[in-house]
Amino acid sequence: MRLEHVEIVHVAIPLVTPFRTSFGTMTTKDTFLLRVVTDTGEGWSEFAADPEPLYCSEFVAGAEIVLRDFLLPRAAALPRLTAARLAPAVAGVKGHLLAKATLETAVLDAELRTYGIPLATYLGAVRDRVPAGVSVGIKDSLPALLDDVERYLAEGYVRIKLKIEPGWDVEPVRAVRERFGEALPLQVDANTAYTLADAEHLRRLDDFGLLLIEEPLAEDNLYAHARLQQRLTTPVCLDESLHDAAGTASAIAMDACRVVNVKPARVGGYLEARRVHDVARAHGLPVWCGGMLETGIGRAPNLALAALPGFTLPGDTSASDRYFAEDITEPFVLQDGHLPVPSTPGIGIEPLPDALRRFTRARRDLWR
Ligand code: OSB
Ligand code: MG
Repeated sequence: MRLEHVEIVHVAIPLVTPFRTSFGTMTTKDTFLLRVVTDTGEGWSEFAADPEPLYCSEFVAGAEIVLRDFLLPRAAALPRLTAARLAPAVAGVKGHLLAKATLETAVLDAELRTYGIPLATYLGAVRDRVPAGVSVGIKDSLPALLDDVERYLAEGYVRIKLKIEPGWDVEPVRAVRERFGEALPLQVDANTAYTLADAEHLRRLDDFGLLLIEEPLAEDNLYAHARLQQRLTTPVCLDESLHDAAGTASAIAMDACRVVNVKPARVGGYLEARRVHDVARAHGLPVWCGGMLETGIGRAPNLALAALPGFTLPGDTSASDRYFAEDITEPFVLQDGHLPVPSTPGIGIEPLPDALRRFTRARRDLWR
């Protein structure tokens, strides 16, 4: 393929309910879509991060510059563009994995559409539908939390994840366990809010039979996570700390995690995400697919990935209506606690023109 035109479409879609984590509160999904036109067809993708660098160092305005000035010139210089040739072509640009993932995914969508192959087939999916968990934000009170969890369970979600931070950890977990019982698959996510000095406190979570505790400590400290794991029976799961398959292998070797959260954007795209899955699976670690409150454009390829054999735990891939009253694609609807894996070529979805127009804040050409 050859790159002909790349367009950025900034969108802002209100969330049905504010989403609070240890790093901030989101009320709107505010990001951009990338539309890549090649000589054989077009492809779409979604930038996974936010306008502010609070979850990770990347952010919307910065990613646009990185794409325009550093990634697209390298992609356009490739005599034969394929998704697999992109990562080596942009390897000299340090970091910016979420920006790189956006470009790779749009190119992969165009490429797979050209050959008529669904992303799930290309990645090696073994399921047509995947079980859906839901990530529940920090609330102002325990009753408000229990109401939310009750509603999600009534809708059919098969696993609950509670966002935690110092001051909102043992009590919400205890309340959910007391109300919904021992059998509920339950896990927590701290988004780096603790330090090793909190190990004794976090040990209190061991009483509640959690599936895992996600990213309790600083992103750049695998050693501290390994030290913490020695003191917990609850499996440590890494999210922010994992950026590629090699780093995942190191984290597993030092017992810094016993479960792996794969977010394709965080590791530079779906090709590396599959390799992260392969490494974790080879070591016998459970893998699950994380989320970034994506629109349908980001959700569809995540569902394809989550259909791989190593994804043995339900992911944060929830139904569209958990996030948005109206999405920019056909919505993903929960059925019997599962979401369908897209089965048409490429990522298997595209924006609905009318919805896209209404949620668009700006469109700019990044390459022509
Ligand atoms: O840490 O997994 C996370 C949302 C935004 C940024 C980081 C995270 C999350 C979630 C929600 O937990 C996942 C989702 O429902 O998309
Ligand atoms: Mg997380």
